[in-house]
Amino acid sequence: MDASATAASTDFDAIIIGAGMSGMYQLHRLRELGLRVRVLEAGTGVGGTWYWNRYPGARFDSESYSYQFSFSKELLAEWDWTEHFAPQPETLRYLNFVADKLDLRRDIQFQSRVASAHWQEAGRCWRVTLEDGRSYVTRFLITAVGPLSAPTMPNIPGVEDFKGESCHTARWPHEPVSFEGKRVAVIGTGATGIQTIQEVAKTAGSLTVFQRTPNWCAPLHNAKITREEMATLRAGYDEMFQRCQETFSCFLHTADPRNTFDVSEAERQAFWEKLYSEPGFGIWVGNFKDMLTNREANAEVSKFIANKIRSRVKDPKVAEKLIPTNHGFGTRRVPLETKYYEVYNQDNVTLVDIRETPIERITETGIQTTAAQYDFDMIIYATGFDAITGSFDRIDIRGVNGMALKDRWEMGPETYLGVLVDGFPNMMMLIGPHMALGNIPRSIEYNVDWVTGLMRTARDRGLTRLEATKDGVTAWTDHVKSLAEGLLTFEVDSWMTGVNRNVAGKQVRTVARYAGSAPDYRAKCDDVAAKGYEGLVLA
Ligand code: NA7
Repeated sequence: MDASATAASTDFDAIIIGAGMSGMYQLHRLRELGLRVRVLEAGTGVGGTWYWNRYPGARFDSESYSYQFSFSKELLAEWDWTEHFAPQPETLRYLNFVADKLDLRRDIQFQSRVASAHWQEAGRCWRVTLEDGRSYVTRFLITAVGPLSAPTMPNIPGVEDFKGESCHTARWPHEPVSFEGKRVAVIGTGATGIQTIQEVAKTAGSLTVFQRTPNWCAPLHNAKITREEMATLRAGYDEMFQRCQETFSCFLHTADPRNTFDVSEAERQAFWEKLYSEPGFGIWVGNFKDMLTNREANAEVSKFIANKIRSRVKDPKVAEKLIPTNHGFGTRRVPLETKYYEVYNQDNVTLVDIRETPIERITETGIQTTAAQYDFDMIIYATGFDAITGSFDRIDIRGVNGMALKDRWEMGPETYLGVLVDGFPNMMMLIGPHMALGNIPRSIEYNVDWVTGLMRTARDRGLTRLEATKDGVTAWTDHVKSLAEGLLTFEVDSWMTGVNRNVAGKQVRTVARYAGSAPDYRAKCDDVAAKGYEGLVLA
């Protein structure tokens, strides 16, 4: 252990890993405290998720204005959104605008991927080392690494053999990519695959979609925002953000207070028709309140959506392949779509159900299934992420006595408030495991403000070490697990339950996500802070 790293010799008071939305906002807040802060970012620009995910068709499924930062009146006054659900380039422009306005870049070091972070007990600090060998010492370490930022390629043999163009959606090139006249394959039909497929189908010579598990999708109903509309929206920002603070998962939508069978069949159908015709996540998070707890209720709404799919896809056999059979509506993240199902009515689009004819291997020229060899010019991997803990696992994080965080979390993540872990002093996580993952920027702002409060306390009291207690971590982890009980969502494999069949050790469901309400989460964290950071040992 490096005993030379004393208080006086730290390079920084805080290092933040990641310059996405949480890292950017945390930097701003810590600078206000007068701390010496450095953000280490692997990419060449700010934006995190919105920097990396440049794939065709990438856009918000949350209303643009509800997703932006709310903390600065100036930012809110100066930025106009052009679409209710902004495309990725607009969101990235927005985040660059924020970085400019707050002059963030002078404290962000780009092209700096963190390889390891090791706790140094003697100096009460972290030594953070980049992949290129540069290394820094910091009193506090704040991870802003994102819950969906460790992309995973499929564990299909031969991925390296393909001679044509190929790319994971989260590593999409910065230059424009043309599909004109090309034979394109997409593997994966999650929220990303669905956005990609809709877009690629417009110009590709042929598009072949390899689907393992169909997902329940619902219409996005995006629209442009006129100048007049923008003015009206802006006039209502205070009220809108207030509403986001009050809803279960910080969206504009929140569950209907009725249970599914409280109303007549006709009323139910009318309600679902209305939700299906409205923009955004209403049909998912604004549905009857028992949709994700009552099996019969969930089966009813699933039937409604299945019939919608049947009505939109001309070939009944294809329609049936697109209807999920192993999980109910809303139990996985609902991808929002714009004419996704109609894509399968196009002559240039083919759906391959790889449960029927599994992929055997990727070849030099394309994809070999048990039924056929398909040749392609391009393969797009929309195969998702090692979610929530994956971005932590990719950094060698070692706490007290060299304990690896990966080992500490071998049986699933354990945290205090989703922010701290015992044995990992002075490390705080933003949007880490056990956080509410609804409208993420709303959670980010709360999370950052809470960490900032803790950092202010540390500064004011001259604290050099803070650590969650084992008891605090156990109690919080048990609480988070108990919140998952009875939820149909936790009976299904998905990134939300920590399952990724492409990653060793991620085959078993874990409770990696806080499933309670955001107001409850905030109340608990506020209470901890009010009690002088109960559950933490401050030194
Ligand atoms: P998801 O939702 O995890 O989807 C990944 C997709 O890739 C899904 O359809 C997977 O099928 C498929 N997949 C993964 N590995 C393979 C292999 N080996 N063979 C075939 N198909 C495979 O990731 P997204 O990027 O779409 O979305 C992640 C979140 O980002 C999203 O929810 C938004 O919140 C933003 P499977 O379902 O595992 O059978």
